[in-house]
Amino acid sequence: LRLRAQTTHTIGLQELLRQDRPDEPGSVLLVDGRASSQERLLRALKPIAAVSVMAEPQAALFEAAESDFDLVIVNANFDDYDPLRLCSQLRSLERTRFIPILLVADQGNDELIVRALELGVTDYIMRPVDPNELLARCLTQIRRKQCNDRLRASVQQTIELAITDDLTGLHNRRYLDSHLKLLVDRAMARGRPLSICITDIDRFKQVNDTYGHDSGDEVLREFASRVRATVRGADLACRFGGEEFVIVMPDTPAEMAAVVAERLRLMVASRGFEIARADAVLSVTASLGLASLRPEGDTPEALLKRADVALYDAKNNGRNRVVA
Ligand code: GH3
Ligand code: MG
Ligand code: MG
Ligand code: MG
Repeated sequence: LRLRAQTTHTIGLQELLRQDRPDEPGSVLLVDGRASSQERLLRALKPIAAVSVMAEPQAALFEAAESDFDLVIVNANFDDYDPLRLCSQLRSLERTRFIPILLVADQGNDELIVRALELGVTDYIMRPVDPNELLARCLTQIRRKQCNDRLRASVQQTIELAITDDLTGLHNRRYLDSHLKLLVDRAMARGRPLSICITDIDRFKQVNDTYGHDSGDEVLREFASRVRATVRGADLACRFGGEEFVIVMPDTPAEMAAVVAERLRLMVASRGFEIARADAVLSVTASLGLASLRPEGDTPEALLKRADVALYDAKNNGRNRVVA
């Protein structure tokens, strides 16, 4: 196969492909039951990808789920094994479902190819494999995969930014607003308890007034890290605004939530906050209000409202305390 390039001389397709590599070298898993074809395909792929070769389809599936391949090539040449089984498993696993699959099939085996495409196999190539065609098809898939990965990562990053509080790294109020309803609905549907804690730093304005706003920010960051250290993985901790934080505790009845809240209160009050900017160790306390889901019927707004009322009680009764 010769192509006329824009310049006057002709160069081979393979040469063109080599000049137009993917942004990163591709990583390819070749699943091939025969040593002879393994070797041939390996040689052809060498210029564009790092290739792992496996002869056992089930071992290959595990390898694909563990690693981060840009492409899986399935050579339909196994004894007593339907190559589409592997393809279908690759399509159904969370860890592998975005990896493109290239099927190598015998000329004329249209039925296999149709079934493969129906399963979600990305592309196919006929035997005998033309090395240039193989490279062209692989490069297309590798580039597409790498481009999709970047896109997915950037969407993920945008989402993270939108739901994260810049100052503390906790979730922000926007996330709480969208997620609390989901957690409440889920708890209701399953007849599970759920509790919520609103906590507000006591006399925080004095910190700002005495040590400056930046020191206040440092207190907020340290406070957030103590919140993080108190909650469990399933809990949702967020900065509700200003010096107010909300913790949503799924599967947590009122008595257990009271224990968590008391632990947080002590976590804050029992150890001073070292503020580097002010070269000072501040005594900080917080007030906490609790509310738990009413199984007979409740809403996120009503739940938050009850916790807020409890918080105001805590403030009015001397601060540095938990009120349920
Ligand atoms: P109380 O015990 O009644 O809660 O008293 P307080 O002083 O904590 O309450 P108040 O609501 O009067 O003051 C909250 C202060 O929090 C006022 C505001 O300037 C400050 N604040 C809000 N957001 C931030 C922030 O992001 N950084 C800093 N440093 N201060 C903030
Ligand atoms: Mg206040
Ligand atoms: Mg306050
Ligand atoms: Mg406040």
